[in-house]
Amino acid sequence: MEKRSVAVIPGDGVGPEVVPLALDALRAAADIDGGLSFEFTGFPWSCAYYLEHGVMMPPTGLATLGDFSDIVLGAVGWPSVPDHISLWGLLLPIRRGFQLYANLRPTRILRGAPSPLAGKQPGTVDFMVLRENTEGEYSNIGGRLHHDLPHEVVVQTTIFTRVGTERIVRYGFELAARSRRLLVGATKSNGINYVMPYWDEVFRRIGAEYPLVSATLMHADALAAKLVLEPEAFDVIVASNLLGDLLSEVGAAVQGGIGMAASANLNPDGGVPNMYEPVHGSAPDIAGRGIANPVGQIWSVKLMLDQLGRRELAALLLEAIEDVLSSGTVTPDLGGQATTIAMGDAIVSRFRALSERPTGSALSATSQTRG
Ligand code: GGG
Repeated sequence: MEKRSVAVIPGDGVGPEVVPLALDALRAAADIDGGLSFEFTGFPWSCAYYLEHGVMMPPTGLATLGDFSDIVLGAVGWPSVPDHISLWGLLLPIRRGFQLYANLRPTRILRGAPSPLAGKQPGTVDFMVLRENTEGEYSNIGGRLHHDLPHEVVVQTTIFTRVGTERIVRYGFELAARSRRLLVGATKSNGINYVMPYWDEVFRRIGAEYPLVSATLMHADALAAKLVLEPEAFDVIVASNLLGDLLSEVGAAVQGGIGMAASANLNPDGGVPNMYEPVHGSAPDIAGRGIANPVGQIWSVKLMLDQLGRRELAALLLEAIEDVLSSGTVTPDLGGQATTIAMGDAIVSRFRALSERPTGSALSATSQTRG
């Protein structure tokens, strides 16, 4: 029996509404698998915790999380706490503390969730944005001088280390080599004239080791436009921290909504817990109404099943998501009237039902996806 101890941080806003459905999906996965078990331990770290304790998580938080095998996180942020405080107090220290440098953000047009792009059918768009997750534009190096005076100065430095750049680019080539062998490196080396030419140099150097991967560098502005105009052209996109964040949200829009976007934060070297979270934040505008789309959170634990080597099970969960999307039991962001719980329960029930199909037919055409 493979036992996984999972730290659960529901966080803020819609996080606590969607996380329980993802845990239900994992419980169902364990039942179906028969050789896998999950033990969940919840942590209340959030903006509410900050308002009570003055910190987003205790100083021992990372050490505590380090004892778990995986982390499921909901959403971080609330209007009563500045976003940079909440993000730098919880989410970013986890990503950096455990060097979860590879942030996988799959984009697919799912069956039953029409893309806002005319004529784009399910199955035609399927790409992975691989976002660097520990440095780059998100390096907290800088400062503010002459507060509130006319000559006030604010500086923030972007850091690209050799290790950080090489490992994410290499991971991008590895992903592409196992996929359709098409890799695009997002750059902006025309305007950002030190770090981005360095990124390009590393991309070309490492690319020479992967002659079977067709690799191209593309300026991020043109790339963003092409993601809308011709999203089916992409397989794997590797990008710096900020560019990866932006491009993956274009992907979320292409697939029909930010509520369905999933992510995995991975340290491919192992030895630390990986973290699974939806791309969306706490969505204060709909929080508390029970109408948040649970797909991003459930798809994120599908990525966990992939990482645990349960790829067929993971594919079955994605198939269940698509079946429920097609059934119309969907939340208002997708034009339906279902609650978060109704949609999440429907996905978990369908997941269990699919697993009971006669042997040999349990896997459909969506099986063995890499996202
Ligand atoms: N699902 C986690 C969450 O709340 N993300 C919102 C967010 O603002 N993330 C910042 C980032 O990923 O850069």
